[in-house]
Amino acid sequence: VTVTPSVTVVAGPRADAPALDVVEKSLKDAGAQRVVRAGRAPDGPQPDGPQLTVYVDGADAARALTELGARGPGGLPAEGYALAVGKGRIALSGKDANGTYYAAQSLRQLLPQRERPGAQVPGTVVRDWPATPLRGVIEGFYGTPWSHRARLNQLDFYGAHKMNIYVYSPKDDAYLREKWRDPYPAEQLAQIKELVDRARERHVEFTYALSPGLSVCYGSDADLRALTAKFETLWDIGVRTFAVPLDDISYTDWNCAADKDRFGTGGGAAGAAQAHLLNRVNREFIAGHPGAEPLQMVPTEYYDVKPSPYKKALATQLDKEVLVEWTGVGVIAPTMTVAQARQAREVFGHQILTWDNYPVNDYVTNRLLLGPFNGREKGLPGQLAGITANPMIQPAASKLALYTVADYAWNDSAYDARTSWGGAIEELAGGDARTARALRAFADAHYSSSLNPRQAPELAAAIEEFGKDGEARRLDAVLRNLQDAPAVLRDRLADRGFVQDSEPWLDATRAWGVAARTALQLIEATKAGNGAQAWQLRQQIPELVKKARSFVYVDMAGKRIPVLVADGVLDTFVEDAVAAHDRALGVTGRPKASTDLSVYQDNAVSRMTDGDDATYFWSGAAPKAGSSVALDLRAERPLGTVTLAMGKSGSPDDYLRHGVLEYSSDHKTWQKLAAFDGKAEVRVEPPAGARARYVRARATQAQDNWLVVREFAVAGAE
Ligand code: LTM
Repeated sequence: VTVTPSVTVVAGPRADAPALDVVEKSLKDAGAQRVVRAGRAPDGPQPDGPQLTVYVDGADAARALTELGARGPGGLPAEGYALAVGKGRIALSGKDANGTYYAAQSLRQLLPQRERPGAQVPGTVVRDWPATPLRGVIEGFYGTPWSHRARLNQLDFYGAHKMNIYVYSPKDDAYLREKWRDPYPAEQLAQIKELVDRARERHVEFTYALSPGLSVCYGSDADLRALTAKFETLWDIGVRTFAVPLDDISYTDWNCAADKDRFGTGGGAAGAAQAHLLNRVNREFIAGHPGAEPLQMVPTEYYDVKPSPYKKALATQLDKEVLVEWTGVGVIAPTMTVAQARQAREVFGHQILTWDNYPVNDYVTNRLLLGPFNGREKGLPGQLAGITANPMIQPAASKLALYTVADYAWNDSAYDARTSWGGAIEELAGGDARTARALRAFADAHYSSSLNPRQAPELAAAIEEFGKDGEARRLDAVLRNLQDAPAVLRDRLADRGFVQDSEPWLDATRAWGVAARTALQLIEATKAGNGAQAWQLRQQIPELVKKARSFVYVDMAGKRIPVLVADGVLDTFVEDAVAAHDRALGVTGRPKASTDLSVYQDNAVSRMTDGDDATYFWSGAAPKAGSSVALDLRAERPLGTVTLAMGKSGSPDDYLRHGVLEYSSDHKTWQKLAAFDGKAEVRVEPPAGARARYVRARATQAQDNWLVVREFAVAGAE
């Protein structure tokens, strides 16, 4: 059908008003100059010639659907809809108001989104419905809560992507946790009301989550009154869905003497106490407020399916209609299966709503997580009451992943993570090919997470290909696109929030692009035997890498956190290029660091040889006798001064309490250089004539503290 200059929208008597607004705006965006709303179809020929008529709900829409060969939404699950386009008309009808709204959103996607007079819409029949009842986002992370503006913008985004729930639960909003009993200042309540209103217009259920667990007495009447009084203020501004998250509290900190007397101590007692409070909220607040949705809760044991006294108490004592949130097996679950969801329902004895910790980055604040929702088995949504995704501290940058969450939650059986990711990029780029190319390169360089273990898959593939065919021009084009991506995004990306969110990562991406291209030139110069040019490039690289590592994200406590870009791909490429050059010149490369200790978070062992005192290797466990950190100098050579800088501000005691420095030429026979005890800074002059390829610091006793090594160096081998 053609979008004619004048369009009539025939609305059924109960047609959803926000849906009609979406229809009207979409038609205008596509080029219609006049959109007239009518109660019934126009009679006879129109003065301006044939015109498009759009039927929304009601008997006219039902008739038009039939004429277009489509079945109505009658047999569909809640929120389903039918939409048909053809013969000079468009008809859409929802199973309910949400369904009509989603039909309108699908129509918006079918219509050209930029004004194009006389635009054509292809003939279409759609019958569509969601795979799970609740689909959305839980703002549940630690760190700077989203701004009011960002939240409004997110609600628009959720509506457009058929997500129907937003849970308001930022960990660092004091009125939700530390000050949970305190009423809101009027200004803050007014802002929440604005969110509630916007959510309603977008068919999103604003869910208010209050977390009293840090200080509550579960059996106390006064605390119950404080909790329900706070809920009441939220009810009064239009909230209809409530949650009580009890995650990230411990039974050992449960400091209420009256509770101890009444429920006892330990997991089973905590479960019984929580069930007691929640049942009272459920019976005395939710049940007494007609129109309230089922209460939601987050259990203290939210991260597994192992039977326990705590879970048993919830399963047997908590009112059945309460929804229980669960993060999967693991706090950040790399995968989630149908079988696990069934086990969760079994062990918690309640309907399960997932609190899916993706793309949340509060535990890796040096990263943006821009890859797709992945590792969730098909069929999972059908086992659940719904899916809520915990996003990044950066709201706009979260949209890439959230787009894919929305896709999966709506239609998991057709979901393909890479395809959905591509769709997210196209949408955010607003149809601009240059922006899309830049955004894809940037998102690829920030792809990895527990759900997407491979970092920068497209860039890594280009580097691998170069390793095979040596086509430097092709790889340079890829690296150049990455280097230029930040400027393109800053110039052209319509979502300014995305740019703002990504600032340090944009800067670092450009700098890594420059470093990697220089490394590529170094490889080419080395290959061509152009020693002078190669040496000059080689000299530039340490500074370029230092610059690339210099960009920081500043968290809400003012901590400066160096950001990562395509880590393990770009840094390795540059290091390998330098090492290959150094080998070709017979110069030993930078020492290679290793350890037999586990690594805490991102504090990789390579950080103790990066020349940067602010970064460090941090073990993920306390050293035992014999644990070590080691350097491979890549060839036997005269041994210079050995320095070992351990501990760091904030963890000054994380150093080897009793250790020995040793050196070796074959990694088998080791010679003692010096023993050290009770000091974090060690500096040793080797005996004259000492030669070695390997140097290590070995614990001679087990200890309780973990190990931080800021720098481990041998003079002359950097
Ligand atoms: O996941 C839950 C239920 N609670 C917290 C979240 O608040 C936090 O954002 C994530 C990720 O760090 N981990 C949690 O345990």
